[in-house]
Amino acid sequence: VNRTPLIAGNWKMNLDHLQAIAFVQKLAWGLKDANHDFTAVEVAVFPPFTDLRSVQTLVSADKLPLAYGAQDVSAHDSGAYTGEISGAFLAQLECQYVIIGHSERRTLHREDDDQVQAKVQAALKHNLVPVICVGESADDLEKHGPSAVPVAQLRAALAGVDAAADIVVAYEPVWAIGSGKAATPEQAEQVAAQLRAVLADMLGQDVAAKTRILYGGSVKADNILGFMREPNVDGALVGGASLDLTEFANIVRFQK
Ligand code: G2H
Repeated sequence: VNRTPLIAGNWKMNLDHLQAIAFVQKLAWGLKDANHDFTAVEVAVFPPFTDLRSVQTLVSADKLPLAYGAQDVSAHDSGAYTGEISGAFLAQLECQYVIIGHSERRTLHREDDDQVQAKVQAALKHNLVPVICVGESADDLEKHGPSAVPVAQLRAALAGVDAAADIVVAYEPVWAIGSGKAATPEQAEQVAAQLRAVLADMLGQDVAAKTRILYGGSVKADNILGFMREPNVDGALVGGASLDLTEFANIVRFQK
C-alpha cells in the first residue's frame, strides 16, 4: 500500500489570525513556486481555534492545496461546556483533521485515555480525521521501555473505532517534544512498527497498511529525511519548526 506522507504543522498557541493569513499564504505560494506536488506529500497546518475561520476563507478563496485542522476538540456536541469547541463547529469550518491527546493536553490539562477515546469518537462523528497522539515520558521510557505506554494509549484511544474510520497516529515521545532532542529514526521506527501492529490487531491488516503514522518531537529540516526513510514512519507532526516558513517548507520538501 502506498501511504501519502503527511507533514503537519502544529502551531500550538502561536500566530494570531492576521499572522496566520500571512503565513498560510506565503507557505502555500512558496511551495507552489517550488513546484511542490501536494498530492505526493500532503501538507497540513493546525492553527489555534481563533485562526481557523481566516484559514478557511483563505484556503477556499485561493483554492490553496493545504489541509488544516484544530489542535483539540470537545468530546461533546453542544451545551454547557464553557470554553469547549464542538467537532460540529470544526466541520463547518471545513477542517479535515483534529489533533487529539497531544502530550501537552495530557500533561497540562490532565486529559486521560478515556477523554482521548471520547474525543476520537466525537471527531469521527463529525467526519474529522483524528490525529491521535501517543508517546512515553522519559520516566515511562526508563521504567517500561519505549513502546509500552504508546501502545497502551493507542489501544485505549481506538476502543470503539470502526475499521472503516479514517485516522492518523502520531508517535511523539514526550522527552523529544520541544527539547531539541529528537528520537533517532531507529527509535521512531521501532515504536511505529509496534503501533502498526496495534492497528492490525484492533482494526485489521488493511487499516494497518493504509493508516499513516507520524513521528513528532523536535523534527527539523536537517533530521526529517532520516525519519521519512523508515518504512513505518509516514510523515511528521512538527511544532517549533513549523512556525518558521523556510524551515517548514524545507521539511515539506524533504525529498528535494
Ligand atoms: C511535538 C511537536 C509537535 P516540537 O509536540 O507536535 O513539537 O516539534 O516543537 O517538538
